[in-house]
Amino acid sequence: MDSSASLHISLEEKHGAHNYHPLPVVLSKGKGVFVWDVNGKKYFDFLSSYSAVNQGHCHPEITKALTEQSQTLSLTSRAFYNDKLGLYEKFATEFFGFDKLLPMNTGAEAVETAIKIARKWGYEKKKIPQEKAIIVVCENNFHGRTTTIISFSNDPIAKENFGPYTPGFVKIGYNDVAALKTIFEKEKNIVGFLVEPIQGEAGIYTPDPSYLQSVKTLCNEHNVLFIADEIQTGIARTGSLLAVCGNCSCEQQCERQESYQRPDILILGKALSGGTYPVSAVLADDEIMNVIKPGQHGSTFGGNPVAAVVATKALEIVRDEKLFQNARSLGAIFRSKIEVYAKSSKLVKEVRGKGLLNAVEVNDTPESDTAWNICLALMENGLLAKPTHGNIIRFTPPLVLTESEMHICIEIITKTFKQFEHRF
Ligand code: IF1
Repeated sequence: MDSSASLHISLEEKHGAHNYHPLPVVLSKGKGVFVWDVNGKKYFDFLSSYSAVNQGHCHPEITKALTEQSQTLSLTSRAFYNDKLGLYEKFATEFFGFDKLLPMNTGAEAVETAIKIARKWGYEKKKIPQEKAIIVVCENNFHGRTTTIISFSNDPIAKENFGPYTPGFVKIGYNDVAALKTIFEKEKNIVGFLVEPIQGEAGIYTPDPSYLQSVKTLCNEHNVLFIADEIQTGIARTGSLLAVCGNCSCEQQCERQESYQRPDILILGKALSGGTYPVSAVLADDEIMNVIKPGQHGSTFGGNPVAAVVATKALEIVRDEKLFQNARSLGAIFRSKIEVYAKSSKLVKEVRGKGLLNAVEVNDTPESDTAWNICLALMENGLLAKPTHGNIIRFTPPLVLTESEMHICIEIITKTFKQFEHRF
């Protein structure tokens, strides 16, 4: 590695907390589906900053909105109104079909916000006894890294030695309708079911096609809030506007087709800003959102005018550039081509995903370094991806990838995999 890259890595090593183990590449520029390192080497970005850069790196229209607003009025706090927030809230609530939006900044903050809303709704509307509210979550969930959120994680790396943990959460198996039915019948103080429509960090596990419909039905039957964490799966990533939209065939803002399992609380983040600025949001209808009264929740930057204009533009781009349609068609090409390769491969155990949220499970143990070494080889071959849970490589390019670029990337991926076949 050259001195420039080594310099940046050593600076982080010396002066930064060691809370990550990045691939040994130092990036300095991004545009669309590409990033460049400090030596000018160009890569296809197949991580998209964990689905935050769905609209492509440094989308010109988003960065224009960001730049103009940040030179006009960047922050007012919520002590005063500003001339951008209400316009954004109107646009986004109509875009997703909810009465209200509570603006926050990071995904974890939005998840925490949803937890607070569900609990407050439980006490004030469902009349759950004080301090007894329960939220059901799934094994192998990932909803962020705050102390409350890791309290209901079962990943020891994310959880160990961060106690004491926040009570009030019960875990059940993912994609397990019977377990959800049982817990709803047994436990009367449940206020919400918090779930990822596709489990991302766990390794991109898509549930049975009927799962979300069953979730919605059971939540309705038991007066439990269906809380969808679409921070990673939302904003067109899975080939629909939201993963809870299912396989609707709509070409634009749909009239909510029958396959749409509308959550009671929708959580968004990441690509809500196209990766240019921390923007997250919680959406719900009045009878839920109005449990929050002035002074009961907020944040310094939540709802700032820069976030408002950036998020509005980022959503317009999803609509105008037909990004979920592109994600759906390119994702099908990706999975079918890699599955063809997998049939002849001892290296590839499974290909799975939806839209452009896909993963390849390598036929080795999670403790092995095979997936990591494959990612190093992919990096050498001009494509950036990273493993999760040891032997699962996620492939999540920006949704602006073209079909011809997808074929080039499939070629890079299969060529790289072949370099490792001899080991099996
Ligand atoms: C890291 C993981 C992905 C999320 C879902 C909430 C959040 C996330 C479904 C919190 C964030 C990020 C966190 C980031 C890497 C990335 C990640 F590997 F950590 F788990 F995507 F899978 N709900 N996911 O995926 O949002 O507070 O980060 O804005 O921690 O390194 P955040």
